[in-house]
Amino acid sequence: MKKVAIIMGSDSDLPVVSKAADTLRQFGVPFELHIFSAHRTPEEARDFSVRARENGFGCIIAAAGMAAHLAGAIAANTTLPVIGIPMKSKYLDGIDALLSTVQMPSGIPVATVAIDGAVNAALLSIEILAVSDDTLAEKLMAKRKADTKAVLEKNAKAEAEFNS
Ligand code: RP5
Repeated sequence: MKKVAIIMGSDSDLPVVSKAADTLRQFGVPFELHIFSAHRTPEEARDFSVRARENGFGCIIAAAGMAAHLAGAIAANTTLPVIGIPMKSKYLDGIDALLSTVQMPSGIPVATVAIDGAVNAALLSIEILAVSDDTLAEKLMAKRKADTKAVLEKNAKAEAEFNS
């Protein structure tokens, strides 16, 4: 199976981005996690991106906050699918990172998830790998069914409490 790369701009992103790692672990998807910054360590970010395909990756998740150029900078150096996570920060609540990540120029796509959307980033990366992996697709469907069951159980509890 191809690996997923989880790249983030700072260790301060880790408490949120580690949820992506947790999700990949739950699905048994191999991954690597690195702290590379488009601004502070641009050479490392570039080198990783240029070699990611030959190093066995199938998808890259890139999380960054503030003037968040990491996902775009990585996408500029690979044709692997790149998923951007805009990180919430203390001044502009992540709107800065959201706009920086999502507003890519035509030709260099970044699939941007919600602010701090680490779990969805991981799920989207798994869906990308599952295009050519039926076992992974079955695991995704099983999770959807389990999630649906959990919500219906909560609904039944709320209905019993408020509608009787
Ligand atoms: C971005 O700047 C990082 O991704 C992080 O979200 C933000 C702040 O980084 P620190 O100053 O906390 O290292 O590059």
